[in-house]
Amino acid sequence: MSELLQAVLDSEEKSDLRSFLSELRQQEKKYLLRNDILNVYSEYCSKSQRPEEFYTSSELGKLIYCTQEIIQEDSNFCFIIRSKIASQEVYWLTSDLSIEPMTVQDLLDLRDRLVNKYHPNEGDLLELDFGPFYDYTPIIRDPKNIGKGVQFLNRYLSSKIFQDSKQLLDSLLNFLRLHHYNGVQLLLNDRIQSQQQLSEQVKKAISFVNTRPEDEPYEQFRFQLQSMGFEPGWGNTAGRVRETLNILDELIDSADPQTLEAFISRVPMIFRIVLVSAHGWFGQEGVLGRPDTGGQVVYVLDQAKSLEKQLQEDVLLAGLEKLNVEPKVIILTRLIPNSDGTLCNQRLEKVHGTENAWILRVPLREFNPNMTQNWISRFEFWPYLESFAIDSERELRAEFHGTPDLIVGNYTDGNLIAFLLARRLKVTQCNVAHALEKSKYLFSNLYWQELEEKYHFSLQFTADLIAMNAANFVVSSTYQEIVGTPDSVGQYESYKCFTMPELYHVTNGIELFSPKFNVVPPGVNENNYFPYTRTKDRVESDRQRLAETLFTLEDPAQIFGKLDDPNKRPLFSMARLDHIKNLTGLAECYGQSKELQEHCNLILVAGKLRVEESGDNEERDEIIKLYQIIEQYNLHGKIRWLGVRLTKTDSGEIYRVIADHQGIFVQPALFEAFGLTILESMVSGLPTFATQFGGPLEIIQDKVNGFLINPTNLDETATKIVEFITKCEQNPNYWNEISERGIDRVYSTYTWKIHTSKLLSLARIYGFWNFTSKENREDLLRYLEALFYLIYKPRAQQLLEQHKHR
Ligand code: UDP
Ligand code: LCN
Repeated sequence: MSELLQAVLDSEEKSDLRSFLSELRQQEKKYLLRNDILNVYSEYCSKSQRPEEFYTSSELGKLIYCTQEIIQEDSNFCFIIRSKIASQEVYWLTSDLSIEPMTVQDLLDLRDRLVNKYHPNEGDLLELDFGPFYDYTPIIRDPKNIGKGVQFLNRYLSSKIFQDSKQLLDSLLNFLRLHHYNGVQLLLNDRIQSQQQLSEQVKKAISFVNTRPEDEPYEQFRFQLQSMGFEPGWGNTAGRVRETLNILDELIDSADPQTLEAFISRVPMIFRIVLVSAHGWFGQEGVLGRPDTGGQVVYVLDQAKSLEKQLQEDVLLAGLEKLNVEPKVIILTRLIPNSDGTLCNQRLEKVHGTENAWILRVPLREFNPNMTQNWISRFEFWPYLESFAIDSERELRAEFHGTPDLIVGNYTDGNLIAFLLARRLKVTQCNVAHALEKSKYLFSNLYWQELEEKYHFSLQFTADLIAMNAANFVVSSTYQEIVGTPDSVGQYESYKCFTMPELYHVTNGIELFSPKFNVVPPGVNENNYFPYTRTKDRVESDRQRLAETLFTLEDPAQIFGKLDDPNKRPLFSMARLDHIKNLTGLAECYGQSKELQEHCNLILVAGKLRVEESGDNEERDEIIKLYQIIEQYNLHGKIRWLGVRLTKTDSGEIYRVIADHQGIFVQPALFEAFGLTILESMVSGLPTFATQFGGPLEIIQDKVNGFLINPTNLDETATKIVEFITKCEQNPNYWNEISERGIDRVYSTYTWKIHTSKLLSLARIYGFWNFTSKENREDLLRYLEALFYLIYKPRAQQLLEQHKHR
């Protein structure tokens, strides 16, 4: 029995619970989410004239705080209680306050009944349960350690080496023998055949390198090492080789997690990486701000650059330079023949500023050229993934003259392709979600049938389940992306248990305590985005041109609005014009606050200015809404709306120009998975106000290096900004303080250097883990394949039939 429920029943508040339930019965909604529950409770408290402490400190208050959902059926209720992160309990409360625990199956049946999709006479629905596949893997216990998978795995593996050294060291020996580059054997040769020999030879080699000068190049003693059983890859100098051998020696002798990580991180096993970002417009110019093309493209491009650099450094340190080892990174995306002035119709494009990082674009097969020649919304992309993966495999093999060492998927489509490719190529698979749509759209699973025509969630959620379970490891940008916060469910957590009425029930969709989850936040491109105070790196003519564009230029084709007083403090935002980004909410907040209007102009860089120029439903709706708000609150003279597509350099300079004017950046999204614009604005030195829903909650420390806002509470948001401005007017240094702390926050925590060294270290450790436990995964992968062929593929085929007639 839930302790929280029991505490209410054991207290004098039992009658309050009864009255609260009766209040719930009056509600029109039968399915209440946390916000609704809090509203009903707050109404109940004020109606029954309870003292203020009752609201939070009573037993009932504590129960309500942890209740995520309440579902009413007849006059009874189901309470879903989440008293701890990543775990939920479900209870059935009858009107006479008897309480029964409910099983997950009961809960899913109840949800189906609620939408009239429960058919007990037709037999059971398919039930997906991934739980048994995780039984053999080590599991994290404490929820606060979720997302620190690799630390956990290192501890686990090193304790296994310690307890059962024979088996794991045998695996390690076999693992070290695996590696080669273009046919050249690395690390160990046939002279070392057993664990015993490895241990002896390592000691011998250490004594040998001890006699050499620290910085003697590896090439000069290569053959002596070879005769002892060691091939290239241990280091570029005697000093480095000694260090690596010493770490291995220590590992064999007394394994501990740090030594294991230090050693595996040095194993030269990753030279070729594929980053899959399949949908949308993937390019280096002229693609941002379009529907479906935002942060993911920025993330993948910057990651590719940084990975290449890190791989080059690793190759150098490992002493592989003379072997002509050339690390290569390929971004795999779709080729779009009608490319609207972008380079998305070009098969191969070099990533700017790199030696060997490329965008490889593979065309979709021509099922219907009306579709496949053009951009296809991410919600419609599903039928093309399998054939795209098959065609891409061929192209990748040709480009790499072999196979890659790591495949990283991005977003649902890229992750499914990564699964298909990794399976065929037998390579480590990593997933990056960017945004899981399931938690973005309320009730998206319960009402999937109604939403199917527009969103095809049945395909998307099935693909998510397959890819996230198949991945060797998952990189998330924040902790809450995995398991949320004490009062909100995480994005991955939302896949734990849900119903897709009449399609399937998911009773255990993902193991949140699995060490596969790792929080590795992205960075920001430091060449484009840097503090406004670094004047020597800024181009004066760009600054002037962009200041004119932002505040005064008259160009109705691209800019809406003329400012009465361009010198007022700019309140700035930049985002794609989709519903969740909520730029219209910011405009409304500004429209409702006379004080904000007095102090600031509102400047938005957002998508397009005209409905007829957009091919996306949500974008069109938002354009119409923004014009309505401008009229409704008569914002003429106070607002500028730039429908421009900025180059990368301009998008960096634009934040700095706003900072020159002591402006503010606001990110008002209803939900933001991570939010790269927040890093960009902070590193530019702009005091940043960002949504408290999602990733920004972890980026910004409220009132220390930025501010968190609740974008659904317009009044509160406006007050928070006005308070800041007033404080700046009283103390002109306040703006600088917040600005500097924002800059420090990014440099200390969100750089691509930190990201990629961690990512590569993960890839190596999970590669090793995969090698030692490979046979255990095959059953899971077979189950996932069955889901792919039996559920995903037929549905994708149906959608393809529809596409053929468009
Ligand atoms: N961006 C841009 N022009 C626009 C809108 C966005 O250059 O008109 C860039 C912005 O600078 C950022 C990215 O697109 O680098 C958006 O990433 P974010 O993570 O904030 O949101 P997403 O669009 O991925 O949801
Ligand atoms: C997608 C989003 O919606 C953003 O929140 C992220 O910052 C972006 O991808 C990069 O991961």
